[in-house]
Amino acid sequence: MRIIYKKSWEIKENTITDEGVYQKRREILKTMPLGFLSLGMGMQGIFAEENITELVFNEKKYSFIKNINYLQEELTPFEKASTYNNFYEFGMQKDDPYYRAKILKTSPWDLVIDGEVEKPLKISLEKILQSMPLEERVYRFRCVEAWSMIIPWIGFEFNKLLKLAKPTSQAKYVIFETLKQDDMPAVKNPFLAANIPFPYVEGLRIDEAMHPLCILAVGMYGRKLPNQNGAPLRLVVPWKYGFKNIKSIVRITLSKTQPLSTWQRLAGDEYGFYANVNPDVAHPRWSQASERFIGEGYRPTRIKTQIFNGYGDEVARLYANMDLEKNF
Ligand SMILES: Nc1nc2c(c(=O)[nH]1)N[C@H]1C(S)=C(S)[C@@H](COP(=O)(O)O)O[C@H]1N2
Ligand SMILES: [Mo]
Repeated sequence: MRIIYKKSWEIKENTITDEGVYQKRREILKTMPLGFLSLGMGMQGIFAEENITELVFNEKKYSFIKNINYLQEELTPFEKASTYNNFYEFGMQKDDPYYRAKILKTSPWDLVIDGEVEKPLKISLEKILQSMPLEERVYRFRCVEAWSMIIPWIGFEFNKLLKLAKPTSQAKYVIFETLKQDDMPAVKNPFLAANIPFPYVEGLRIDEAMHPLCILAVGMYGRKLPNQNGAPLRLVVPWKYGFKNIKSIVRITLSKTQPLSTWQRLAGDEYGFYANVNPDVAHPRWSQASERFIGEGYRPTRIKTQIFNGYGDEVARLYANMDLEKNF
């Protein structure tokens, strides 16, 4: 992947005045491996003023950098990405989450990491926001229903958080679990969402989870995540179908064995564990060769689906000796 750093002499130090940004820089500098500095690029490059901006959570500000290595031509408008959603805890219609997810209680928020780890953790969202290096990345997003979007997420590489818990050598899979709140419409009335068993559960192989493209998002479009998009913390695995991107995560468990994810449990012949975007492997009821891109226009544009959603150069090696038809 192309990495662009501004030369240190292109940065005017005195243009960076904000205290929070300054603190964050110092924190990151402290954790930088020495080798990085010896590349001669200097840290300043990443922190060009125009690339730093802030996310506001409970009246506190957290700075993030815009990672320009993931620029894409056309973004899906925020108005579409935040009103056309799948979040079945709130119902099956695309606008149910927008209207109903207001009741989601996102503060205080704790995340538990347990199972096959040396250091089980319970960490608050606030602590996560303070300690993880936040950045904006623009990713393609492809739902198994054959619609797609391009979304600027704000988040951090999941591997950075997972390392804090020190997975043991026995940890082969990562299991994620969504908050289950008694007053969620489809928890109260299972009929609303076809008797889907909640909490919603997803899983990844540990090498997939550790891949640098796999992020936990806390924001999108420069602001914190709207509830309907999985506030306050959701998974984004851009080379997989949308249903792997589990929302509102409260628990992460490392496991020796492969878990059964929610959609596998409901219809294992239609939704597999891997769920890698693949134009050549059709869903039993529809083709995956193309998708409806939801962009600016009134109507979605029909575009060709790309293998691994266009991230093949980065992730194909994870599946080198696998039959993608069998492991769909
Ligand atoms: N907890 C939970 N997470 C979930 C879902 C859900 O119903 N519940 N739906 C999934 C599906 S099918 C998709 S396509 C994406 C949609 O994310 P978005 O609404 O932010 O576009 O969330 C995924 N994560
Ligand atoms: Mo989806």
